[in-house]
Amino acid sequence: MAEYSPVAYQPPRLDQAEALTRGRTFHQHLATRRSVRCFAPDPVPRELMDLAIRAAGTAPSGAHQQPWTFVVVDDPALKRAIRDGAEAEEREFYEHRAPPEWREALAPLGTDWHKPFLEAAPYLIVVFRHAWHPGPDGAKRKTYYSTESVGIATGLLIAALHTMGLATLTHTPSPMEFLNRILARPEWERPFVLLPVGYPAADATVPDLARKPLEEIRVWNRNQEDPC
Ligand code: IYR
Repeated sequence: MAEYSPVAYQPPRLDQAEALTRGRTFHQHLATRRSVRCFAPDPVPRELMDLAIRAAGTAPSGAHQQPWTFVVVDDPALKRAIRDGAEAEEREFYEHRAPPEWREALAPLGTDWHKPFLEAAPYLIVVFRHAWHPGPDGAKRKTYYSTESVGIATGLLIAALHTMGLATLTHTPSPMEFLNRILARPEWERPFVLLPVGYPAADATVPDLARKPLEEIRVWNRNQEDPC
């Protein structure tokens, strides 16, 4: 068993003004992010993908197991295969599987089963979650809170890509097992999300959506005794 071995951690304290400035700037920057479904063909340096994945890899994870693999795809034949696999699932979803309530929720997004962005975007990053992992003896070892961990890592990945001026879409064709076959990932890795990455096309549009205001998403100290 690995032993606990603490090391010092003393990051510099920010003064309040600096903290406020940084917090405001960070929020203002994130507030400009939109999910994009229409990408420009312009190339993007591979190094930017590595930087974003490094940032994602800083996420906290259950028992520090880092239960993630980020597969970056820029091979046109692989992108084509992924588009074919996703569109087959999506077509089934939109034409048969989606219950009316779900269809209604998606109407304002203007989506359908066609997924040209899976070929148009210069990169697809497929995030895999390790549902378990083989130990040194080959036996199955549990992972802890892998879904939460990979969700957090994906959030950091999206923020890092946005910081570098790149657009993404959190795409989850369902079911996604076809990605294991196409990308030759082992059985303990489960597709979590697929992110096309690139610059928005010159004529890209996004749905006219608003984010909930702070007052709707933040609650201070509301306890059982509060009247309303
Ligand atoms: N996976 C489908 C449907 C879809 C589902 C949700 I929830 C969305 O927020 C958007 C789309 C698709 O990608 O079209």
